[in-house]
Amino acid sequence: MPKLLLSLLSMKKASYTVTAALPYANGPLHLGHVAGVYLPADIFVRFLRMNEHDVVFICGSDEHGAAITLRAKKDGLTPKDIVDKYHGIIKGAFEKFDISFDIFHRTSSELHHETSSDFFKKLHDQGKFIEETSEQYYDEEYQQFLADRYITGDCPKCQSTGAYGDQCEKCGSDLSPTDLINPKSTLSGKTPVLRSTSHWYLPMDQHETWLKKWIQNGILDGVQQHDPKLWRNQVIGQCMSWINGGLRPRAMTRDLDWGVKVPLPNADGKVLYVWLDAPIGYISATKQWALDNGKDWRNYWTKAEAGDRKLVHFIGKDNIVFHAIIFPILLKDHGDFILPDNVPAYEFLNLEGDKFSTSRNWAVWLHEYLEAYPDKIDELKYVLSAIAPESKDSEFTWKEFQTRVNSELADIYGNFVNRTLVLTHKYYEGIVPSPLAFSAEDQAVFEAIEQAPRRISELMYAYKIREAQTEMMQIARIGNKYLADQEPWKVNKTDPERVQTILYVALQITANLQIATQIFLPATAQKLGKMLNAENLSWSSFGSSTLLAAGHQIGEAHILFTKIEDELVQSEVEKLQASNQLKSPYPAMKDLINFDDFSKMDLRMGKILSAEKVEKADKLLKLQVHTGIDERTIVSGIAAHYSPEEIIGKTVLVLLNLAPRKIRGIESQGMILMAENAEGALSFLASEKDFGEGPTVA
Ligand code: B3M
Ligand code: ZN
Repeated sequence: MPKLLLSLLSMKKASYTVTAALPYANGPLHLGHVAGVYLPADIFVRFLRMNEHDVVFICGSDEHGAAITLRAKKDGLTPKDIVDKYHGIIKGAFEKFDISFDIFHRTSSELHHETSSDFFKKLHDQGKFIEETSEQYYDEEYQQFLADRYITGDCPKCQSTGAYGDQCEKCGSDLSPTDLINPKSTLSGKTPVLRSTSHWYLPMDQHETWLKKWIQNGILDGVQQHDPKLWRNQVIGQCMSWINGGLRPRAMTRDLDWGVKVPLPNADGKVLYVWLDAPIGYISATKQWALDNGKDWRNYWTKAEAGDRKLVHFIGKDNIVFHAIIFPILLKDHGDFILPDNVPAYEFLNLEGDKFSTSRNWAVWLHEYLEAYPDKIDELKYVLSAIAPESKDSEFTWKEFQTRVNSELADIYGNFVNRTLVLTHKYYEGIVPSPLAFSAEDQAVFEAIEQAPRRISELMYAYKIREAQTEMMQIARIGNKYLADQEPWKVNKTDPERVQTILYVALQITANLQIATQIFLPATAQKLGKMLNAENLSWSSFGSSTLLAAGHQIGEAHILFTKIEDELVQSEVEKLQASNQLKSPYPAMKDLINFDDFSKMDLRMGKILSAEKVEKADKLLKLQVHTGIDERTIVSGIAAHYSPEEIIGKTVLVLLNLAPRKIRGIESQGMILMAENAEGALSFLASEKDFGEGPTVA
């Protein structure tokens, strides 16, 4: 038996635990999230289910970490308010978009806290962590240690700005806060100080040898555990560049109050690192699902029970290090668990020539699309799968959405199905006609359709989901061309018997199309199944040329896809442009304040009488300022931009009633207000007239 067929058959027997990256419950989902994780994962699972695999499909909200608490701070809410709000919005959007998770759980649940703290405790007690005290960045104003998204700076690897304390999203490097250049607290915006604190580190450097073999050759403990040929190049590439760059110990705990408490006596005020607890969320979600469905969760995760079950993580490319390096180390250290069989990572989907951006509202939000177009769910599924960023970044435009819906779904798929069914009703009152002799063209069509299940299966098992959808569309193209070539509406005048065969063939093609459609466009497949009066066509009969027997009564024909009008494209593009703030390097506007808040500030024009450097502080100048009502000392962080000599005599804007603060032992009474441009250059806000010192600022 050919090797390929053997390997396909062996895959046929495999069981799967499929996970999709847990979306942070700090905002709604946009089309980029859908195209580059959740939709392909759903298509893959539907394919597995149709092929009678035992599969469980796991997801849920990721509810800890800075992504949540920073959003809570921004909105003036508690982290719990934020996760409750967005867990509901995200879960509802997935349900409406018909993403068929077996469970959509959440990591703020008690079961998850229990599961992840037990997991940590086991590794701690097995001595898998190293406890270390080190200097970590600390925000004095907020009195908080800074890690992950609480601190930002320039990436030491690619020099891009906006890198976080644990990762650079631009080049994917995994970082520590002390790696950052020009670090700034994202809480106060200030440069943080160093303070010592202790954490438990995962010595990732000790795992390089087995990780290399596992990722490059699929070998674990001398056994072939997965097929690396099925892993995407960008996943192996990124992992190998990290490993070859030298993995470093990574802190698995944080000084935070929102998260899973560290289950150790000497760990007050510390929680598990969100990228330790979140992947364990896949396990706790499976536990909850098993509880709800009378199953044993161990059959889906533990080596002892799950055996050669395939664990597959669908993710975005910025999550590769966490799913292909850190989580496998943790699973292996724990000892009970299977390791991932594949980690299909997606590149990024862009939108109308720019990156999706929550802060600039440059996004098409899934829940808004579903509210606006509840009857166009499969149209969106089709287009997002057709442009999925499988091997490189790709782009969604409303124009392409319209083109693909109109010229592919409506003009090919819909047109073929409609002609076939309408003519069957017209000539045979909806009864499948008896075919006579099949011509060479008929045979050629049957042979092509017969190949379809194998071609789609090969692509699906290789995680080439975008190409697999093209093969589904190929069935519609074959059908559409067959009818156009055979012209039954013409032939019926001269050779009505030939039309019986033509429409018999066209109906078999339609029935096969319905089977393939079940994994990509489930709502359409359901409609088409009703129209064919054949709602239980299964994968096992896919490829057959006798799906609808002569004499079978089909149902009513309906239009499957209505065309997208130019007005829709126009209005959506205008909506985007209206919502998109200026493409600016400057931070988005802070939250609105009311006039009372503003009127508390006492702004004056002050004259700089003297200026001198502050000992051992290269950024600070000590100024004497005449404010019109008094002379006072103000310490200002402008020494890198101005020499003392050049600013004496300037009249500048001063915030007078800022509470005095001791800076390097000097009491500073107020603040000199400066403008800073995108390059970091400073300017005083001076009066354009010689107004003398002291006038108040309205
Ligand atoms: N919450 C998604 C992100 O990085 C992250 C995935 C967790 S999967 C365990 O946007
Ligand atoms: Zn970088």
